[in-house]
Amino acid sequence: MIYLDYAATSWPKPPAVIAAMADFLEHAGGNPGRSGHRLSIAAGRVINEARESVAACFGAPDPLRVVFTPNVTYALNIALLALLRPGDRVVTTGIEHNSVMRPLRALEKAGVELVVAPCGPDGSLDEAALQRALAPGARLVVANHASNVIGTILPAERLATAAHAVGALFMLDAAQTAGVLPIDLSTLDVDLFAFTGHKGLHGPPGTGGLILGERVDVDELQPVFAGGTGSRSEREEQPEIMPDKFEAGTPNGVGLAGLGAGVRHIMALGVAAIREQELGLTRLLCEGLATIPGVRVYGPADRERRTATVSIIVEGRSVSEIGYLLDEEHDILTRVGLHCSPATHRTIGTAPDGTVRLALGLATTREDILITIEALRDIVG
Ligand code: ALA
Repeated sequence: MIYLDYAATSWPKPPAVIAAMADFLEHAGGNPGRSGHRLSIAAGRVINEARESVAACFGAPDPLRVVFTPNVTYALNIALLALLRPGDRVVTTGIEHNSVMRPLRALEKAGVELVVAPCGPDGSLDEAALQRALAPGARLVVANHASNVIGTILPAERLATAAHAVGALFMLDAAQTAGVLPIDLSTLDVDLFAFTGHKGLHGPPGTGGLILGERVDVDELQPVFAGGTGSRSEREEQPEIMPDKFEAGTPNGVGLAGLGAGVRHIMALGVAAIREQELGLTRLLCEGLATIPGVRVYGPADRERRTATVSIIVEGRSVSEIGYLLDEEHDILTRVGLHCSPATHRTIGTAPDGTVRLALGLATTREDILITIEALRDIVG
């Protein structure tokens, strides 16, 4: 089987991740920060280690400003709901995932002003349009770091500068880039950094988080969820201390044990080395696809401006048929359709049917790519 669905979730997980999860259940299964006994303390230690590993991986100076959430969608929702009020202006791009667009559309109905800066057919952001949308007083710019459909990398550094120039905060949705592109928050001036644990960081599903930068005044944010934290238990209001303010209820200790191990695994490999490997495989794939008549590849031609997520269509054939034949006849797993990002498909002209997405990752080999190209050649006939 060839797994080409890394943009949905990474698979297989490193053995160290599976071992860390089993170890947590066996030896550290208490409720962290709640009780004083050894299993509770052991669970708390594993979660703290995961928090420190995540902070170190992204160059975030304060692990206590790493908030764990069940996934990146929760991280994005918590940030948007905590920050935005009726009358605020928020600016986003034309290639966002529904994890950003759906909460923003709901906030728009509640009186938040939403401006979508368009992107070109390869996903490149119209930066002049974004600048025009950024009137002084804008509250937030939110953008994905790379498209989950066509892999286009957006210019996070310039977006941060543009946002800060008008006094807005900048939130980066790193769902597709955490663990995939080298990211250093000590130099990349991102205020709210939302990540998922189960893709490039190679942790399990049910993990993700939000890292708050120094520009974010935590006291100004309203907690979206409230509940038990194990801290300040005498009060019926949510504690102000971090990260408890945004982490109500028992955390996913087993998942975070796996996330910590996943992060340490990719740090040991080196994210820059992972990126180099994926760039080479993406080049091989795109060059091979270009030799198959009727196959159209989306996304930037310049491989440096894209991740290893490649979308295609085959002229005159339905995307579901291509995905089905790849799976059933060639054991190649892809994702077809709209990829929860109708905005991207409207932008690149593939709505309403979508594309066939080939998303490479850590365990993908040159042989996998060569077999996939020949499988597509065979299917196209
Ligand atoms: N957002 C994930 C994807 O693109 C699930 O497939």
